[in-house]
Amino acid sequence: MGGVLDYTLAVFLAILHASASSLEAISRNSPNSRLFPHVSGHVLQPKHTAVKGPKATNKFWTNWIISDAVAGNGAVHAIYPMPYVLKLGSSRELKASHNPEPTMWYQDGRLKDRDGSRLELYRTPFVGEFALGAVELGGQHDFQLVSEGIFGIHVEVKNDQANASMVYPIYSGMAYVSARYSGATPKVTTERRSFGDVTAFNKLQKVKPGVWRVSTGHHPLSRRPAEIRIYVLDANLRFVDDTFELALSCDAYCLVLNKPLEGWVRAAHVVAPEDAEVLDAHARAILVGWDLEVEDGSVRYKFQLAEGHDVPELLHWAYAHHEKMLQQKPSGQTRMANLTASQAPTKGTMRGVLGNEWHLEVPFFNQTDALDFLPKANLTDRRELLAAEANQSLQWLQKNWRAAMFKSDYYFSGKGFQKVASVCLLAEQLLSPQQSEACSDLLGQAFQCLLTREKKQDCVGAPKGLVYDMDWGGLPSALGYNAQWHSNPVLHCMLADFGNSCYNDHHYHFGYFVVAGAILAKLRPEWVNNTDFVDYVDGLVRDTSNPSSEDEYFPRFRSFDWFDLHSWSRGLAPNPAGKDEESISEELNLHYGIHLWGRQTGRASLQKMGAAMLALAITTVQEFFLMSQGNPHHPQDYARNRAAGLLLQNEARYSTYFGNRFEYIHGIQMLPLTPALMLARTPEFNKLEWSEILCNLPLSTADRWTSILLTGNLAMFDPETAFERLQKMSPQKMDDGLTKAWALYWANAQANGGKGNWSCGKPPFHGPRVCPTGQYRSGVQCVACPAGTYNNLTNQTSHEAAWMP
Ligand SMILES: *[C@@H]1O[C@H](CO)[C@@H](O)[C@H](O)[C@H]1NC(C)=O
Ligand SMILES: *[C@@H]1O[C@H](CO)[C@@H](O)[C@H](O)[C@H]1NC(C)=O
Ligand SMILES: *[C@@H]1O[C@H](CO)[C@@H](O)[C@H](O)[C@H]1NC(C)=O
Ligand SMILES: *[C@@H]1O[C@H](CO)[C@@H](O)[C@H](O)[C@H]1NC(C)=O
Ligand SMILES: *[C@@H]1O[C@H](CO)[C@@H](O)[C@H](O)[C@H]1NC(C)=O
Ligand SMILES: *[C@@H]1O[C@H](CO)[C@@H](O)[C@H](O)[C@H]1NC(C)=O
Ligand SMILES: *[C@@H]1O[C@H](CO)[C@@H](O)[C@H](O)[C@H]1NC(C)=O
Ligand SMILES: *[C@@H]1O[C@H](CO)[C@@H](O)[C@H](O)[C@H]1NC(C)=O
Ligand SMILES: CC(=O)N[C@H]1CO[C@H](CO)[C@@H](O)[C@@H]1O
Repeated sequence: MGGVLDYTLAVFLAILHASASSLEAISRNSPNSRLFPHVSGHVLQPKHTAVKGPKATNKFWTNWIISDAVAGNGAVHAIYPMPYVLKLGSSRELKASHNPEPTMWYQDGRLKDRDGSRLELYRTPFVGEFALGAVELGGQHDFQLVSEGIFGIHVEVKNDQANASMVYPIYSGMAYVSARYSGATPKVTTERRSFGDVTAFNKLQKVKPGVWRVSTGHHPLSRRPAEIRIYVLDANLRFVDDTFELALSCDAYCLVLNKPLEGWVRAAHVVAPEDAEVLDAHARAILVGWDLEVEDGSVRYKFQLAEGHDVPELLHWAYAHHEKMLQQKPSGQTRMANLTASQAPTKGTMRGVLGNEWHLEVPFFNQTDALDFLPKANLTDRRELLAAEANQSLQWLQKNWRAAMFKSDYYFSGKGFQKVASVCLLAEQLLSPQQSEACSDLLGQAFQCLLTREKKQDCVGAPKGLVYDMDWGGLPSALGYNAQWHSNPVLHCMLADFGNSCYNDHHYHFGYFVVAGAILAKLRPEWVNNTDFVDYVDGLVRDTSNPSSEDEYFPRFRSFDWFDLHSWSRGLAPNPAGKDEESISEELNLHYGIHLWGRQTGRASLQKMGAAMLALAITTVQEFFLMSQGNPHHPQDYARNRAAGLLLQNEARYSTYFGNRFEYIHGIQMLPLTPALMLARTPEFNKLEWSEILCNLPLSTADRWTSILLTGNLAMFDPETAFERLQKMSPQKMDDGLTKAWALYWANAQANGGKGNWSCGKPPFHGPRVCPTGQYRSGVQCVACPAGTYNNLTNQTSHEAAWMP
């Protein structure tokens, strides 16, 4: 009886739980094969993974599961759980770098004639302080991912003959680098070198049973030696007893335990001596799993710890935005650890947090959850003018709708779909019901071309189509999926349609179609009864943002990183600097689209999930990507660029993949124009970016990028001036994702009516571009290299002269 009651209660609780969560499966059905033919044979096959079913493609570890003659062997590259950076050594040992000193390049390299006092790029060299390996495991033993989640992986290396193995649990923000040993003898190595009296490992000292400290020696890329804490635990997570000894070996290049271990070795970089106490106290709490819950505007991280005797609370690193969102109630589940902040290669310093569950309260959720299709606008004086513009755009589209929407690839076609959909919103608001219907007819016809793979004459130029890829579990473009006709199919996959077939940029591309689909569903509700249409748009959402493991056809959250709280663009192509994001505004567009699509299809959980991701991404964008005065998370000379440009995990580059004009770098963070963008880009930020950088550009009415900068920046703090300037532009010179009608409606809808109060700053000045041999660049100046260092690379302006070996 009790059992039945318990069971009933459990079901009841499960239902309660499910109804509150924003992470319900969008569908559990196999992707509609009329829309997405099921195929296998992706040109880049998953390597080094035992994970069954769909596999993540855009997470921080992807480098390690790609190995290909053309794409390269990703396993030689680092991965970036942050603040630690990890590599696999030649014996598959786990190498860790935590180097606080980035190398910086000022703007005299490829960006000619620019303000030489601003940084163009910074990245941090890998300095292998320590590596966890084993005597019994060598280069012939391969590694593989034995599990993956949305926050991390478990990697296994084993030697079956010796019955010895190691498993590395690797998670974003982890505070220790860990390995679970089974029958293997721990061997800790370093990339540091011996020089003079100072050996590679030195000052080894046993602090107490199971706890050692050691210092590291020289490294050509680092000035400071590091202090490392090493912990050895038994399988029950107790520090091992005195029968275990760690001793220097291999000419002080390694530390070897005196016998095989059934248990754990963990190591941490001790940034300041007083941190050892906290590190020691929490060394027995080991993160091995991590659940996510999202309910309305709150996010919970539920950490799973390895089981053992009397395990303390988890110590874990938080970025600045986490710290702000962590609820600091007295009864709260977390508190800040008394630990020195830790420098990550990008996104600034991280701080230690104690607690087995984090509860993040999302600041913008109330606003994102209330977002509508059109920005609110006062049309009193301009209704006629805007109606005439909308009419003109519509007239033009009636002749040119195919050219506007069918551009063969997903990116530019997507921009066209959302452009047309925006005009339809204006037509609904400003024109006659007949005109509105005429507009949504065009949009409907265009969607029909996506749903019908047998292309009719009417559909010439529509994107080639998506396939359901059974190898990775996703919807890549068929264009470069396995194009054996191409002279280099792998290169084709990585480049065609911005790499869509290799899982690049799906969140940018598909966001446009999701927003356009939601608009069609609003204007013509009968489309929601069209199963193919719903399957199509749902497919795009499932591909990029599947929230549930109950949907077995897609990895969970391909693009959105629930730790960093924004998306990564890079798919399968390996990159030594890790994952990247170029256009934050196009990412926001997808989340906004999911919110609208969930609403129009009556799915509250989907709507709230989109709103939560949008709110989180906006928070992240304002913290790290749009750099206001005094932004503390980048070097100050980089923050003055205002737009982060290409932000990779280990590289910030003031540029774009398609060129480095200022118009591109800044403009790509401004499109498309939606109410979501208005939450992310504040008038204060726009004014700063405009008066420091953009106002000095030519802003010719013949340049399409001018339409982007006038709408996505100037209009947002000085709408009157922007409106006047946009009126002078020809509709043919708008960006290909923008109509003049939408641009003017947008400018009119900005809250800060009236003339803005701003003046244009100094034009960018040019610093000296070359420093002579023996000097290096520091800001605009050439200074002598410190004694014992040199710089003989002509035009090389790293802030630190190279160290002479
Ligand atoms: C291999 O090691 C495991 C645990 O370390 C042990 O349980 C098992 O008995 C060993 N097998 C052999 C064949 O030695
Ligand atoms: C933090 O650590 C420092 C140095 O060990 C110590 O002086 C201080 O009292 C600690 N603060 C707290 C709140 O524990
Ligand atoms: C968000 O809305 C809820 C419900 O209306 C309210 O209780 C909460 O205080 C709001 N939060 C913020 C930050 O405005
Ligand atoms: C709308 O604009 C008109 C003219 O600019 C102004 O008089 C009116 O107060 C505005 N209405 C609102 C609700 O802002
Ligand atoms: C729209 O434009 C067409 C062609 O320029 C014109 O004939 C028609 O009267 C306009 N309709 C409206 C409602 O402005
Ligand atoms: C959708 O189909 C249902 C059932 O056929 C029908 O009752 C409903 O009116 C349709 N909705 C729309 C918006 O056409
Ligand atoms: C314009 O801004 C400047 C500096 O921000 C300020 O000193 C001045 O008072 C402002 N003028 C007006 C009219 O608001
Ligand atoms: C810099 O100097 C070193 C040592 O003299 C030399 O080996 C190296 O080739 C030089 N590099 C360049 C780019 O001149
Ligand atoms: C090696 C190299 O790139 N040298 C260039 C350094 O910059 C000067 C001035 O722009 C050029 O003249 C050199 O060719």
